[in-house]
Amino acid sequence: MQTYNFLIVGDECTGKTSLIRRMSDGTFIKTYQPTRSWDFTPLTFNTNNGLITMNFFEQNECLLNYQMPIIHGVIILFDLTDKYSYRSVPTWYQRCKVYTNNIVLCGNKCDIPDRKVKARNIHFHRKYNINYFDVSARSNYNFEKPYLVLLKNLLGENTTFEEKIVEIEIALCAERPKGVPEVNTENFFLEHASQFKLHFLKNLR
Ligand SMILES: Nc1nc2c(ncn2[C@@H]2O[C@H](COP(=O)(O)OP(=O)(O)OP(=O)(O)O)[C@@H](O)[C@H]2O)c(=O)[nH]1
Ligand SMILES: [Mg+2]
Repeated sequence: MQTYNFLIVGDECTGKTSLIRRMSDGTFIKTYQPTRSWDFTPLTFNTNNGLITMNFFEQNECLLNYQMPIIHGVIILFDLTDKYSYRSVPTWYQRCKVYTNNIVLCGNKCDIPDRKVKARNIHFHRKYNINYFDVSARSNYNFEKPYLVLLKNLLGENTTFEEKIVEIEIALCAERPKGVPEVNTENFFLEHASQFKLHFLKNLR
């Protein structure tokens, strides 16, 4: 299995832990618990290049002074409901580009209707030619996209997640992931695809 190290950075409360946790165990926690310890979460993906583990280290202002491993990619996260967090993006970019050019920008919490950073005002990524996505750790919107882009930049544009695994999982899964109702529509698959994949991967181990 190939293993790479990644950073997720951004101002406090932008949703870094939530985005990683969503991918890690499929849960979303409404209560804010600030991250104050330097740690990483391993995320394993089944791709057309085989099983790949992305170790995600979270960094915020309180966690700047830690020894970095080799970093293969970075997600810079800001909060679409907090203009200040978007204004911090250039600072985060400067801090991260010393590690790698493989950087993706995401605006989180797009599920909240009262958005403060409008799409027309998000232009930082164009200046540096990096990808940008609106995401939501809460509703799952686009939440796989930054991971896939980082892997494509690292391993090649033809890299994909193995979609078939979603169907295989349905057949093999004895127990549905927590909170997942017994329905089977296309939208439902799209929304919960990662949970099924992860559940399947856990069964494989
Ligand atoms: N509505 C909504 N709330 C979110 C979303 N993502 C995170 N939150 C909430 O935002 C708050 C902060 O989330 P965290 O994931 O702890 O933020 P963080 O960036 O890790 O914060 P620090 O560890 O302090 O740097 C929590 O109350 C989350 O429930 C989202 O996509 N939508
Ligand atoms: Mg955190």
